[in-house]
Amino acid sequence: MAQIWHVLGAGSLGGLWSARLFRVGVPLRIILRNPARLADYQAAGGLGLIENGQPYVYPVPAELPEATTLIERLLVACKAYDAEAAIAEVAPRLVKGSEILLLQNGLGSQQAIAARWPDSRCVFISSTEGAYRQDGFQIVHAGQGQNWLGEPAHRSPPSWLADLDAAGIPYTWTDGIMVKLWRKLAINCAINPLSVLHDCRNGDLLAHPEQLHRLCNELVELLQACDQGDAADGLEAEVLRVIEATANNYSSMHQDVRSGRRTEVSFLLGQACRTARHHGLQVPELCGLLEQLQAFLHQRGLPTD
Ligand code: NAD
Ligand code: KPL
Repeated sequence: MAQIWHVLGAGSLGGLWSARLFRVGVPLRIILRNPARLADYQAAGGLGLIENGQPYVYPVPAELPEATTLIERLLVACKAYDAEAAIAEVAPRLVKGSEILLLQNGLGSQQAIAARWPDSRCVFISSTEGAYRQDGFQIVHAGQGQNWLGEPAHRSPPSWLADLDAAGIPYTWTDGIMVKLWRKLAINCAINPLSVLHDCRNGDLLAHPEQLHRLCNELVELLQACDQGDAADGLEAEVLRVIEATANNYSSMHQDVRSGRRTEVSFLLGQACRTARHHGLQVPELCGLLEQLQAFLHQRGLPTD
């Protein structure tokens, strides 16, 4: 019998994955954090997905963390700062050898989770798909993208990738998942904090070429120091390309701040500065940017981690 997927964090990306898996008959259950949220979900009749302007509702079965069924495959789509605590709530249900798929941006949360649950096989995912929640359980599929999946220990591709094929979820299984995650982290570190501090769209950052240049130089040094030379190759040109390609957009961190939501700074720029310190590398531009960003978040009553 096909193994059941459990999805923890049925928000924007988790909801998008769940809806696409459910509608092709992949057995899955979403785990909602408390009875009030479960009641809201049941009242909504399921997960709403708006795709190419068309609304759909999928009655994906839902349960609470304390349900008693065992978990063999867990897709974790919470924010990086919630992921470890969310898994801890369902950890008694994980079977030995379970698979935990980690859909978090940035770095740090994945390593903490892999270290805490060594009996599980942790797959890291880097996603460039775009989704947001319109309200409650209604998700808008806003941008086409790619999902890179892999394990730092380079194991062979798992058989459940067939479920992603069936569901039309775009993916590439890669031996270089750490390169992908570091590269995205570096691009986010160059663009997102500046877009918050200058309160601007990504394209407006082209007015600050020297600051971008200094940040990219330090990010390249950092990537090289942690043996991620492939992620460092052509970084500045790629940052400029992303800025141009997303010129009219506000970065995800800008959107979080504007909406009064906690950011993932600790897993992006915070992680870059901690890693530099660990390698004894001086990165004054990155550390200065982190300090400015944290002061800015503090002033607005938002968490600085
Ligand atoms: P989201 O806030 O829309 O969804 C997270 C969900 O997790 C929420 O529904 C929240 O209620 C739930 N959650 C938190 N703690 C929980 C717990 N203990 N038990 C059960 N549920 C819990 O977040 P998102 O935008 O889907 O982002 C998830 C990750 O994917 C982030 O790291 C983000 O950076 C990354 N990402 C998102 C997008 C996107 O377009 N949304 C694109 C690329 C990467
Ligand atoms: O990923 C991004 C984000 O906004 O989080 C981009 C658009 C690449 C900017 O860093």
